[in-house]
Amino acid sequence: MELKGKRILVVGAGKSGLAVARFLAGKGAGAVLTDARAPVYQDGELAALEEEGVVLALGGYPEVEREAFDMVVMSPGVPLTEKPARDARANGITLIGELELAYSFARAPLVAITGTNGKTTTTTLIGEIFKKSGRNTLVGGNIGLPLVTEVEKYGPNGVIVAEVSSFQLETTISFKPEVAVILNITPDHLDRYGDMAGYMGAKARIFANQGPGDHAVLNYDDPLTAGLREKTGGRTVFFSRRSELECGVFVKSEKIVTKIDGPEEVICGIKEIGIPGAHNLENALAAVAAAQAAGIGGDTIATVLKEFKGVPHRLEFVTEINGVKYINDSKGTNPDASIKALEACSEPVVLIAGGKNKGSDFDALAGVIKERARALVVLGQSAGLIAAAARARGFAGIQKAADFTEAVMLAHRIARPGEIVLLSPACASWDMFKSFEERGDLFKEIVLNIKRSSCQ
Ligand code: UMA
Repeated sequence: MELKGKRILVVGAGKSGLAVARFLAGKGAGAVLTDARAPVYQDGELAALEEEGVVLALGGYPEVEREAFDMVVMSPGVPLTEKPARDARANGITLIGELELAYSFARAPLVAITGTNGKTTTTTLIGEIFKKSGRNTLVGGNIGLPLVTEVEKYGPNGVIVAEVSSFQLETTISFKPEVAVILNITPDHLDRYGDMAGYMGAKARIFANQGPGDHAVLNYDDPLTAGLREKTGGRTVFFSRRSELECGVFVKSEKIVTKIDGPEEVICGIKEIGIPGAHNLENALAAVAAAQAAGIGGDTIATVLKEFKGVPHRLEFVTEINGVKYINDSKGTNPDASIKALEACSEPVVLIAGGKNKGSDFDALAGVIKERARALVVLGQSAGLIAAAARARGFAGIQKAADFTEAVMLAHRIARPGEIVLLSPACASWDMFKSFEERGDLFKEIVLNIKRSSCQ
């Protein structure tokens, strides 16, 4: 992709947009960075970009006309219904996102992972397996590191392991991973897509350009995901936690087994895996399938499965205070993720839930709350909806908090020795925080402060 001298509009001045603007300036393009708001938190970075020649157009979008721009690069969080995207399409101006831009400069083969839940854990795990095998490995994407920042540092002998979101996939054109993984698809982001068909359509774009030499790793146990098999031109490798497959990666006699082209191979026992819960077993199976598709040996895979202890903000153990365990699952940003978190807890739970409502239905979550939780503290924009769903299931122990600190303090007061305080909001953080990381970090800070003061 030739960028020198091109006039390019970058929409959204968050992590993705800033990285794209910097990349474009470095390539000699005439970049304009726009944002509906006037972001304040990255002042220093904006000033540095201006020095590199990026023009800032913040607090509203410029007109997108053919005479003004050759290309528009959208940030993933900006819906394609926003005016710059609509105008770009109407005026025949190339419209892409950061993922497509990064892909067009990639020289290393690509392993891409998507799914409603488990993306970050699986991406990190696959990244660790490649690193252990000695490959020069870039781990990035939706996980928090825009690929465009690092992509050019990795040559054909390296590998790029990318977490990709449905938002990022919406704006791909030629993006073609050698190995594409879809972990699961359950309702999420319905405020953006309107219905499941739209959401699944975006996810399936991960396969759009795959051909015979490529692999698609799919969850056999999840009918929506398994049904996408027909959308890939690559070879499908199924993984299953529940069924012994003719061909694929599965569990047999409490062991992870692969059977792809040759005889069965045992990777390791399921109890040896370092990350807890049934959902993490699925993530591990997917990682095994992806790593084997890329030619990595069973011994290397097994070593990493045993060593890997998970990622921050995902069922992250914070500390124990007076017999109560505190667990940070701030990355539980949809009901299904929080259901999995609740199911992974063997002790009674005081759950902190609520945040920005993404159009989710909380009924199934309420069913699991009734089974696993002793108390529920709700907060944020969707507090009322979650409380109503839990009440409808006959759950009574509900308290509403005015803010995040109050929610954690309430949970701390309610919890009894032998219980777990679990932050797993089932919602995005954006009504109160910049990101789920900020929310999880604040949780950990409050909890550690409680511990300090209870020790004095
Ligand atoms: N903005 C507009 N117009 C809009 C909406 C937003 O101008 O209509 C502006 C905002 O004012 C803000 C900027 O866009 O300044 C934010 O852009 P963004 O929402 O794309 O966020 P980034 O900071 O660029 O982070 C994005 C991903 N965010 C989203 O997809 C919402 C990050 O994924 C990703 O880590 C990062 O790029 C680097 O690739 C986060 C996420 O929540 C983790 N992803 C969702 C998920 O996992 O479910 C998809």
